Amino acid sequence: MMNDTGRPRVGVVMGSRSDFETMQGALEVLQQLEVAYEVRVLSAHRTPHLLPSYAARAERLNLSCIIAGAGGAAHLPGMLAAFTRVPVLGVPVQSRALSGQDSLLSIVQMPAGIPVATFAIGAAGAKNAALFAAAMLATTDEAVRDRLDAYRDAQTRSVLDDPYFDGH
Ligand code: RP5
Repeated sequence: MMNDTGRPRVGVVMGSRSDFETMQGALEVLQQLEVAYEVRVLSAHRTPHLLPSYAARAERLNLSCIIAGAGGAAHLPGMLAAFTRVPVLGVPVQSRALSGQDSLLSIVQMPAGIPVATFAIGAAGAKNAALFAAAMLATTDEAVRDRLDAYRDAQTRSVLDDPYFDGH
């Protein structure tokens, strides 16, 4: 999805096609907030040679951030962060063997010097990473700010309008 400049503002990458179902939550939020993005499958293990070129592309396009989802020994977010100063938002994908605890610890435990912002395991993390990306854009983009405010207002209303909400 592109904006009227024809350029993405956020990169969404994942370690495998099998991560797509999880990462789709991020894409849906970016679409809803009309934030232009691009999507790539890039693996720190299977296609390591593509990481520096994607990092260079992110800088060339002046992406505001890269949302990177990976599972298991989830090196993709940290490796990308090592190649670029573009902020990396890491999403731990729920793994089969360890339910994503492995992914979470692999992503969150970056040694000092190269940060990765780490989100919750699975679908919630993917969605929140996209909302966080929008919040960063909203600091300088009024249109994104208004759409993000509207998104949050609608969320609040959906709780208040719930017939089980007692008003306290
Ligand atoms: C990681 O290994 C991917 O991010 C994925 O979550 C996990 C399993 O990949 P597949 O074996 O399903 O391709 O690199």
